[in-house]
Amino acid sequence: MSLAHYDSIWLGADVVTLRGGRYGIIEDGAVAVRGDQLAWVGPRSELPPSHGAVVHDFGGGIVTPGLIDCHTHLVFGGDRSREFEQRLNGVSYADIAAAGGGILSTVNATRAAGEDELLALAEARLAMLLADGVTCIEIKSGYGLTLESEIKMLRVARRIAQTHPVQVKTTLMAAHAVPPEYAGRADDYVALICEHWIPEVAALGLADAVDGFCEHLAFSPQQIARVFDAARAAGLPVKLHAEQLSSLGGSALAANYGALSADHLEYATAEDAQAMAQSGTVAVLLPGACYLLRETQLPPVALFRRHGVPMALASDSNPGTSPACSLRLMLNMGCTLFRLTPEEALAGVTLHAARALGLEAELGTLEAGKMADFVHWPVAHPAELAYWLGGQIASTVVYRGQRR
Ligand code: DI6
Ligand code: FE
Repeated sequence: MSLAHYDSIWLGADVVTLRGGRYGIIEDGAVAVRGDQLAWVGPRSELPPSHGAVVHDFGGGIVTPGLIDCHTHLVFGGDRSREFEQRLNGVSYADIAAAGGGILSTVNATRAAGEDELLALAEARLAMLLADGVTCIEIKSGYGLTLESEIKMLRVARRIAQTHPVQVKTTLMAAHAVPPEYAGRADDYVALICEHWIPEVAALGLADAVDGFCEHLAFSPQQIARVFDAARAAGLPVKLHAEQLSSLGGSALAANYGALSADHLEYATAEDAQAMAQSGTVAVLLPGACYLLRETQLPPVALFRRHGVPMALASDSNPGTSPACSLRLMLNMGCTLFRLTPEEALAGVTLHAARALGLEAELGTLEAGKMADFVHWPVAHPAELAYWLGGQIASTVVYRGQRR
């Protein structure tokens, strides 16, 4: 009888596979790893005989896929805690913006910071997300708004992947805001992004996707369409911040471009949901921003369910609207604020988050052939991951087959 060859076997826990977006619990399961991939997943009682594998017994608890934070603005200079305080002392957002605050203050601080400084700041924030079992993270540019500083942000994001046990997907988001140099000339700025920046960043291999902010205070659907055309010409997939503050049809536009995801979506309509379902565009829900802005319009979760739009959850970690440091807290907020079930929430940071990054063939579920990224949690049931309001659960993270 031939013996299977595995490098390691991890057992003694229930395996929450997330196959098909359901918990898919295998009681008393086992996970076998070869190289950096899962070679076998199933009930311990059916584990094929093998030789040479190092066996790890968790002695209880559950194993889930590594968590994926599919929407962050992790790299930025400065912080906006004093603005947060000013607002709570009655200073209006408009007054803060007029005094050079708001997103522009982050742009100034990010432009002024050196690459190493930005890296150190991002690493401190990354450490908090990693402690929550995150094994893959998306990071956007968009606080530089010059070619040089956008490239600087993306380089920092790439360096994080080289120096930390985490997979990083980078997104060029030059169309985040109109930079001060182009005030009143948004079309000229869009032309610059389309004709020069996207081709250049694509040629440098620094971006895995292109994103934009479709909103009255940012860019119109027409302007975003030009950005998407340029992304397409450069061979890059697209995503979009859409329907966050008003309904402009940005999510349907994104769907028409076959976008990986449309994100925020508080004001999305039935037409938007239908278009997204047709194109397989993931709805990325961001409860941290909703919470901080005290937004009362909630994303139409029931519509997404009805139309079969896959829903992901992410931190939107950014200094202005979601200074979030915990993806597990987002699970809780997704359930409490948006009425997702804990099962939907967990699928939203695994399978559907993988899909929002174009990584569903490699990540997001526990099954043979996918990357060996998984987390052991000393809890009895996966609902507990969404239950606690933050705090830490002493998890064990395995990244690419190695204990992290
Ligand atoms: N939507 C948001 O909520 C953030 N960006 C975006 O496109 C706000 C970013 C900031 O205020 O710094
Ligand atoms: Fe965002």
